[in-house]
Amino acid sequence: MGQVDEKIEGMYQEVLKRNPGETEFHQAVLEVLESLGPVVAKHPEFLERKIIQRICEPERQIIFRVPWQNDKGEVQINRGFRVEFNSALGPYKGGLRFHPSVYLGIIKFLGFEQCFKNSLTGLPIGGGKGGSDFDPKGKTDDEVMRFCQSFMTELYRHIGEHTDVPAGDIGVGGREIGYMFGQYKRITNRYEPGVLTGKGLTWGGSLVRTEATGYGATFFVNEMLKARKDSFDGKICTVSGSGNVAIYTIEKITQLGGKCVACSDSNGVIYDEKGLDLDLIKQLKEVERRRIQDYTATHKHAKYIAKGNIWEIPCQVAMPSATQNEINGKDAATLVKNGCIAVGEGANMPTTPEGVKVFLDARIAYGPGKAANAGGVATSALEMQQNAGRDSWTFEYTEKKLEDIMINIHSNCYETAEEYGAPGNYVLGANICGFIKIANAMVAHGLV
Ligand code: NDP
Ligand code: 2IT
Repeated sequence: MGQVDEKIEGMYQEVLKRNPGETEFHQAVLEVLESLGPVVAKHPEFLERKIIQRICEPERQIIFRVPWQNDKGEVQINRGFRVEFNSALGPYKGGLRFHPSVYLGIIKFLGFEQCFKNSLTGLPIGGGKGGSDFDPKGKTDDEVMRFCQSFMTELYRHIGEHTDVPAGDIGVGGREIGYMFGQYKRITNRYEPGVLTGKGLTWGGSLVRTEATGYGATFFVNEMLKARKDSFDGKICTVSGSGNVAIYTIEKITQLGGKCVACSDSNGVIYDEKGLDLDLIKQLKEVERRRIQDYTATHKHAKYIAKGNIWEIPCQVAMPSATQNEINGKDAATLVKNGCIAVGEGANMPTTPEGVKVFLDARIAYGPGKAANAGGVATSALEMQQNAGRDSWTFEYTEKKLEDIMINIHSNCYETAEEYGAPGNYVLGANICGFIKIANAMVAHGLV
């Protein structure tokens, strides 16, 4: 990766000083600021108006207590977050993450990335993120419901169709969105579908939202391959995770002629050289909420590697779809050495800075998360459009819109990288392209 321009370096030091201990946030900020030297050279007004300093400071940060009772009647206390990062382009928009590792630094890195990602979609959405250190693993349905109700009992006063529109992320899917929507409706006495996205299909949800992040990431990689006169046809692929993003990445890769041989969860890796059985994975993960290890009970030939490292399995296309910093410098070097030619990030910031450098130096097709996984939030914005119009679109129509959005994001990032003298560098392309649109809107809005 590059260096931070001397005009910007002080701003990064200020971010470190003002946000101590938030290492993931620092990492996300540094990656963007490293791309902005040539932008401020062309746009001195961004420096004068302190646009970068303002973008690095969330507009509003909400931290709240979430008390609830488990099935034994014991009182539990978690912490809830909503960081409303930037509303220059539209209402705050971004997911909620429920995972024990959640703290302010994680929510802020995700919220920061979300601003540029949402800008890249071309749709009218600002950036935000929220969540809790609640761990849904091993909890009963009733416990998850009571937690979601308590979480929404505070969150409801901060959100709204024109203010802030949460959705899912790790640990938050259709079930959790349902419980939160029910509680929002009860407290406010308003049936307001536009307040959350990722809803069920009978109560305001959009077709293709469930599939959108994985499908979109695969469309993005397909475009990167096309730009190199290549395709998914016959490619061996590995996809980390086995949650929402991983499942629909595997589905779309398979539809486009690729072969997925491995996926994972936080306990281990499944390797099936015959190609993953997606129906079984959906049954295990979406219906029965079991662990990926159970795959081998049905497919005896497949290998389960406890505590394994999926990036050691040779592949041509790798799609990290689990969590942040899951590919380090060594993993990236292993992937490249084993013949990997494309990486598409379904997850947010899954590659460490050392790993990113390896991919860029090797000049493989590397699609950073804020571009590659933007299909999820883009389809959330399509859900908002349908809600506003009291409409519902067909699967084919919505999927085509998603594909067009991903093609457009790809070409914008590709062309921006060329324009700024770094052909093929989608990191630079995505950061610059995402930033400029927000910065111009902020200049137009004056000092707010
Ligand atoms: P899910 O909760 O559906 O699945 C998460 C998967 O990642 C699980 O297999 C989980 O394994 C694994 N995982 C999570 N945390 C860790 C960890 N610390 N170490 C190892 N494995 C881990 O989440 P999603 O599929 O929705 O999200 C996956 C990634 O995609 C995240 O980075 C998210 O921010 C990003 N993303 C999601 C979007 C969406 O629309 N849902 C949109 C854009 C990006 P286990 O069950 O063992 O925890
Ligand atoms: O990281 C992301 O873009 C998401 N988790 C989806 C956000 C959304 O509002 O759909």
